[in-house]
Amino acid sequence: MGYRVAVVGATGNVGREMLAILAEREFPMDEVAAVASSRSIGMEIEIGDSGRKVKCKSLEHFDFAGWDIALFAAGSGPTKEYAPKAAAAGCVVIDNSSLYRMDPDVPLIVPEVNPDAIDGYTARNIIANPNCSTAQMVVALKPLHDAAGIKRVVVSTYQSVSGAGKAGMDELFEQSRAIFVGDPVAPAKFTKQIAFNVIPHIDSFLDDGSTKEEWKMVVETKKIMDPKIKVNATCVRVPVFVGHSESINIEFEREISAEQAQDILREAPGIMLVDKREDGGYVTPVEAAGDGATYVSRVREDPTVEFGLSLWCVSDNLRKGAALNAVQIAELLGRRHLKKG
Ligand code: 11C
Repeated sequence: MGYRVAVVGATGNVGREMLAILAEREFPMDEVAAVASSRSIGMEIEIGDSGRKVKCKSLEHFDFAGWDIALFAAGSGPTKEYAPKAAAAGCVVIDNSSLYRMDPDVPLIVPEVNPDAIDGYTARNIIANPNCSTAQMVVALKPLHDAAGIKRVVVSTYQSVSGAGKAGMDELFEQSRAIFVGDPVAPAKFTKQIAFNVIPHIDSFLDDGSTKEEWKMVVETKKIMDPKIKVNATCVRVPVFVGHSESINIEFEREISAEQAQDILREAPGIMLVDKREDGGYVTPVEAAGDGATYVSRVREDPTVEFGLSLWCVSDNLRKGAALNAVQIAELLGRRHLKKG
């Protein structure tokens, strides 16, 4: 016997990946529903490359009673209205939006990092999925924190346009093409030209001069890993379609060499260490796209502090950063709480 799973926001970048990953990982399902806004009713969505298609149902009229799990990738507006209804109907919501992440009654889960925190889901019947840039970073940081205690992290991100949805991907494509044919188009989704450029601005500005994306990396890391860890983030949009990269500098409580860190990361769950210290001996987003791993490269000691390391971290933001992490949460929920069969 399997689960009845609804994917809400099934027509978006993340929703489509959720359907694909449920099929790839053979998540035990008796039934899957693709749920979206009423504009998409009847639209056929292919489940990954499986050849199987499902017809979209309207979120407005969807009855969550009798469904075990709803994976929400619908953005904060629809989530605010429908996630509490789904949860009240007895369906466990795994939400990819930022709406509930900092709610003390909602666990914020990265299964490789803080699986035990999932037990708190019964308070609201909702589990939150972190921001993509946080998810890959904490996968890389957790084993190092366990080994040597992280005091402070300084991270700069290189985030792909798919983090801004299909409109972001379309804008990079159209702008690049338009520049090549000598007929540039004005920015619409992004605040400045994204083709052949980088933009040090993701999400809205806060009073202290940081952005909400940067704030999320600070507070989500504390909630998932350890409130004592200090994080300073600069988040930058780059002209890459899929895959977020991060340059991470870490200051530790205790001594840890680059070699020890490499040995630890090689064995750590969810991580692929690719660190050859030679031309091309590192991973770039083009290679990480379509994959579930968090890749770590360029591990080296930082001699400017007593115990410090720098590293490079790359992952597919639509997969580990969103859809894969959500499906891993569903698997964890199944193993620990919603046993079937
Ligand atoms: C981006 N990280 O790359 C964002 C997208 O809070 O889930 C995901 C925003 C979020 O633009």
